[in-house]
Amino acid sequence: MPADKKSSFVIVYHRQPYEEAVEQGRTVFRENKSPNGIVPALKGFFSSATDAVWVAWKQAPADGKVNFERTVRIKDSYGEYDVVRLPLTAEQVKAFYHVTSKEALWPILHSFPGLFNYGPADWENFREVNRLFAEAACEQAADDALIWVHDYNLWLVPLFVRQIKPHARIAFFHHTPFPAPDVFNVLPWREEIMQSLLSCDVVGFHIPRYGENFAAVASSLMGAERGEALPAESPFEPTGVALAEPMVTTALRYQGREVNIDVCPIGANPGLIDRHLNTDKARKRVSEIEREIGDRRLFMSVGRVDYVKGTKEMLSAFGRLLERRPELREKVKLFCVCVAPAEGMSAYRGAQREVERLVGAINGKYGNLSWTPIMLSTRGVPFEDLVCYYRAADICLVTPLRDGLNLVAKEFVACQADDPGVLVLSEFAGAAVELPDAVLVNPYSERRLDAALDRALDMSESERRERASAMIGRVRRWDVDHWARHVRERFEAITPTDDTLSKTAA
Ligand code: GDG
Repeated sequence: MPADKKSSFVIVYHRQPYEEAVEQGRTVFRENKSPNGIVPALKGFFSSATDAVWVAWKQAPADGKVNFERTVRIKDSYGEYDVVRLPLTAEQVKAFYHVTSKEALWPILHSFPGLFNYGPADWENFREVNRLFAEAACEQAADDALIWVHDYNLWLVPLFVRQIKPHARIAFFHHTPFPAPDVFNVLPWREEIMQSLLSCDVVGFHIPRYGENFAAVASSLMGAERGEALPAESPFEPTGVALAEPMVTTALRYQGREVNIDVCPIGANPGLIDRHLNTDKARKRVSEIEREIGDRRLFMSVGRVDYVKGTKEMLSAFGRLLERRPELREKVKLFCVCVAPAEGMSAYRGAQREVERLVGAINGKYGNLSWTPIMLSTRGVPFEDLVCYYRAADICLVTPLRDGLNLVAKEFVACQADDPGVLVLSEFAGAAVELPDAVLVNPYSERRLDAALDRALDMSESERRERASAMIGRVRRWDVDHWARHVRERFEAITPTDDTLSKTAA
């Protein structure tokens, strides 16, 4: 895009939408290999926007930003777009992302107040990095542009944007849960965060419960007035599951402005999965995996190393299964893909050590020369290969203690065909309120986890097919394209904002 032309659509997400590598002295941009469901979902928006810009951070070279290319033009399977990289020093990244975001905000978002680590949090730096993001976005944006900010580590961006560009349309999407007021209020910066979120035109969440938690904080802490509440509609289960919520507040009124609350979960990309699976290469790979597994039952578990993902609890349940049902020894195998985080994330170091320790202990206790109960991969598996494992697997264990949504659950479902596998899904993953036909489980209870594993293993073929067919229908209907259409409609409905708030904020 010419440097003097401003964009009508700016996505602000802290990560760049590709991986940068140097090959034979040349910088090349490759599609992301590391696990992340957000980047591909957002890149989908570039296929229809001609002047879209993505703002992310990139570590500035220690030599004072020499040769730092701030804007790069990307041409990939999603379209053509500019990526503006905000140069941050290694210290800024560590303090903003690894410490304040992951040690202070992450445990609160996921309702683990006991792990909230206030000491090392550096709020000044967090605020400063957010301000830099807002400035970078505003430099690119036309005055009435739509600026779409993603995730909690950019919580303070909306208010800075509103101050610089009062007529911009500002939307925010939370990929994580939004906790109940009594947990959110642990954050000492709660008013500042809410003041920023309440300067948006639309604040988005995956499921009604998170939207209601946000509305409850906005009204109880900030005195925002709640607008109309409507019954939660499909695809959501309104009652009966841990994260169910029968009503959805549609808007809030705060300091003379209207803030819309939007609830719509990201979907998987079944079209892409079909394209991967409907190739000879994939069919061969699935047969190969099935041959390797033989007459054993294959369990799968896929995710990042993170205590919220409940990997430790899931592994212990698998260990108990081998203890409780000795007849299953040598008859089951668990492929656990648990991808290690970026270096320097001390918040996750303990979780990774614990996963490695448990796998070693279980394999040591039950395995033998010809059978290893658990195959652990701390490296990512290429997506084309992962879908083949999903297709071949008998049971997929998605048992986080807390998770905004969980795309792995939906991707597993989208991979199922003639002889479908069983999905065991935590009630504390947002996806559970969309997939009532999974074997839902409370991962905080060992007994419930044990029962869920037994239920999945012993399920009749007809029940397995029935449940899978209901889930496949939902995952295909509420896919990533549905999410994109929904979000676009919401954006189009935003009416130009008045500048009341910018006056109050100034
Ligand atoms: C956040 C929220 C919310 C995983 N391992 C590999 C791999 N993956 C891919 C999966 C999936 C994505 O990464 C993970 O998405 P999740 O949704 O499970 O989890 P988070 O990364 O925690 O994402 C979450 C999400 O945002 C979207 O809003 O659902 O709750 O925490 O797409 O397939 N991909 C490859 N190799 C792997 O080993 N290629």
